[in-house]
Amino acid sequence: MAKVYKNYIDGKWVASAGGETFDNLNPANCKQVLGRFQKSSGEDVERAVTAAFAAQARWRKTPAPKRGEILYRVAELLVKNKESLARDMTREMGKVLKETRGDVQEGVDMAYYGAGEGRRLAGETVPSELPGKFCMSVRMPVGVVAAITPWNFPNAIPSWKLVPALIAGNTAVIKPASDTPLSLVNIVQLFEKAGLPPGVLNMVTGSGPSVGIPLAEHPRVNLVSFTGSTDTGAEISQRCAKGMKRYSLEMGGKNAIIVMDDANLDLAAEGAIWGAFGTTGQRCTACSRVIVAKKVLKKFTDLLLRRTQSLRCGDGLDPKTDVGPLINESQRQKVQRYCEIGRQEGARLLTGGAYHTARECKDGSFFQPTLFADVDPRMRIAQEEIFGPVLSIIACGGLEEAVEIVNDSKFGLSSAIYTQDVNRAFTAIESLDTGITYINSSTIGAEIQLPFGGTKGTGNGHREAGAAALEIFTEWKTVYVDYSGKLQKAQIED
Ligand code: UN1
Repeated sequence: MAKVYKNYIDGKWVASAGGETFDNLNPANCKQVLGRFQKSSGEDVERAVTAAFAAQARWRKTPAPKRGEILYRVAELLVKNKESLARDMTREMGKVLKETRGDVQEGVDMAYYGAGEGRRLAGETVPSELPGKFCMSVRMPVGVVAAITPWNFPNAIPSWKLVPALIAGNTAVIKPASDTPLSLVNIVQLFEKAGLPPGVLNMVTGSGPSVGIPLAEHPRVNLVSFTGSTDTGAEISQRCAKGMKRYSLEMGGKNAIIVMDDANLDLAAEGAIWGAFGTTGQRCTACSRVIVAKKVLKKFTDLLLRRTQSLRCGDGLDPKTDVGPLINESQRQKVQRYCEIGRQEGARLLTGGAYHTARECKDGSFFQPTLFADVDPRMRIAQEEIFGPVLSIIACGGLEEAVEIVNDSKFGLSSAIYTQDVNRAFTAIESLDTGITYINSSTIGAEIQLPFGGTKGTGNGHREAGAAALEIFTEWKTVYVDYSGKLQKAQIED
């Protein structure tokens, strides 16, 4: 009998009001049930938000360095439990152990960074136009934060949201993706162990319509921080706009690597393979287009093909595995549909394009790493986010054309260029319309001390991680202290 996991509300592990549960399956072996989780509803959301709201009064007055000490302990606990957290994550999410360790490490980095932020949370002091007057701005909490997180980074992405939210004095309710609730339960347990007071962090599991939407709409939620699909993001933005709330959305990508004719081709091929097939292509930063100078197209395509065909698919717990399964059957069907579309559009399938049915892959949602050549930049496979192990090769005449192709996208998250020419590198930095640009490195691998996010349809203008995250998680309070002892009027001449 699979273990039953509960919601975490007001410092207690509690069953959902309706008492129903859903199964969490291992995508590498769909017969394996990893646990039963609460199928929650609006009633559970109500309880969680009420607890978060009540906890606000004390938490916002707890000195930020003290809040930081708790986050520091969370970081230490994450380090201590890294291996078991990574193993659970591989079981429920599918990506290989090396990557789930990296995912936990991203949470560790974020927690240490956020703990330090408790002694900064810097505002401004600037001179006043009047004598005997002092001006400053300080960061205040926003209130109750709702975090809605995806399944592809079950530790890193919750940490991007919870750490800045809590260090700034907000309280939070988090809803994890239904494919990866176990990783979040594991993290919440560590927050509890680290001494976080009851109500400051609450977790409610369940579906988007029955938990995510009531959470986003709840009048006592002041800010919604969402990472996930563009469709859900659009839905959330409408609900938030109606309630006049703050919201930050981090959604899709159609990230590209440009390979110039002067590039180190081996390095570029390695970067493209890592970017396209790492996490089985299920990163918003994944590389799904590689734009290659015609002069090196043939050579580079051969390199990619050889490397793609040598990738081993299988259970992410097996150290020999390079590529794990897709998260679930419906994602696998979606990837399959896109491969059909690619064929119909006239792209040339070089390898893959089908389910992986080898013995070690027969019980999971495995898909073969796929390469398409002769891809036109306007084809759907070059425009739409597939979120799977599918890489499109597009030819280009030179840098200018390559930049045009990269920018001809409704998304703008990450981009990369491989070149030895510093002029080309800086031209690319200036011209690529994406939130992140890598030089001689893949499109993935952002570090937490810098802003993360994208332009255009990738988001709504906010950034996560780094000091930039505080812009959404805090409210500015501007303070004027007049110690002149008389009424002084700004802007008014006597
Ligand atoms: C995501 O794909 O949603 O930059 C996040 C990276 C990781 C985070 C990816 N550090 O690829």
